[in-house]
Amino acid sequence: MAGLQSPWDLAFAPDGAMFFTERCRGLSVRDTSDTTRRLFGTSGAAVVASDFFCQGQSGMNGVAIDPEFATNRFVYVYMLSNLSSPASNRVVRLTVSADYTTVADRTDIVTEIAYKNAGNNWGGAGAHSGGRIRFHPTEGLLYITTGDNHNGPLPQDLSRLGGKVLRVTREGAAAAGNATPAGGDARVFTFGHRNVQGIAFRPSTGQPFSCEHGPGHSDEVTPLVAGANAGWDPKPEQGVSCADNYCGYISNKPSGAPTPMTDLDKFPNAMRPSWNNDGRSQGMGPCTFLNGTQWSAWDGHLAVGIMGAQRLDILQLDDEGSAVSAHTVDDVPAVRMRSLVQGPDGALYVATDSGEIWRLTPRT
Ligand SMILES: [Ca+2]
Repeated sequence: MAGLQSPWDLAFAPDGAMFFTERCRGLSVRDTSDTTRRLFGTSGAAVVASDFFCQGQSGMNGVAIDPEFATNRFVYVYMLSNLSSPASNRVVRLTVSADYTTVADRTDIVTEIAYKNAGNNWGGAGAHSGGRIRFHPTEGLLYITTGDNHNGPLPQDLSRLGGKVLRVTREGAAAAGNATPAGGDARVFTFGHRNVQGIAFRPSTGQPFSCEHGPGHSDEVTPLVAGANAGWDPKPEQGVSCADNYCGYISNKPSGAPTPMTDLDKFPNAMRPSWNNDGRSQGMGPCTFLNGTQWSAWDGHLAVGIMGAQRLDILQLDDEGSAVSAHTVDDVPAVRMRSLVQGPDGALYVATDSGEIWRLTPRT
């Protein structure tokens, strides 16, 4: 497909119908007869969401299909809403009609995900909202990635939902087993994140891996463990001052060393990244595992979109989840890849910032 307006994410129904979001328009679907309809969002959609708006990186972001979609017809979106004041990101569940023409029964299952309401020294409103949502392939639980909003204390603040990976039921309740540290919001699965825009589940183990871009250094792929800290803490340490109380792009330390993506001095038990893009930050965005023998030597490898560098990397992981090799796919055009999803046909679908959705198949 082409001519889309900032497509952000994709999800496939079991019959092959493809849902996609456009950041400032909303949710659409292309059904199995290749008819495309706008379902939910701004004027012109089957259901207009008057509270929905877009600002900066925020708007209609992630989309996910319920594992039992064939019977419950549930689809979920991560969207910016002014129903609350100040505005917030929320995860909204919709029921799709059998003929894919409309949606009904809107239920907002998580409503208070932090949103950057105003610009500051470090960037405009709407920055660092996270926004990917994915169901685990066997748990039946929904993972939600959020961002730090250029807010120093937020990632390590366990009472708020920004700078986290959340894990909830289809009703939005905290998942059993989240192991959130005492006093924290029980929906928090992992914390201390910067702005996670990729999450994927390793086919062989089911372990979640986050993919997040770094602040001028160190994009990180991280195998996630319930209740653990990812080690990002952009608030100033004692004796340090940073504009707007955010040291994400400079140093939070008296030593002047750059604020680390994983601060092992401060958090010795933080989750170690399995790959850090050779210490560079080039805008790591979406990721997904390639799954199936059609991928030959890449079966089970992690595909990662590097937006700033406009490339697709394939990571081979060892049993512990550490990257042992990284290979750049050399025969796809250079473009900012916003979403990577393997379709029910086994192909890799890519949503690009240039307004297209591609279908990539293994070279034969
Ligand atoms: Ca980290």
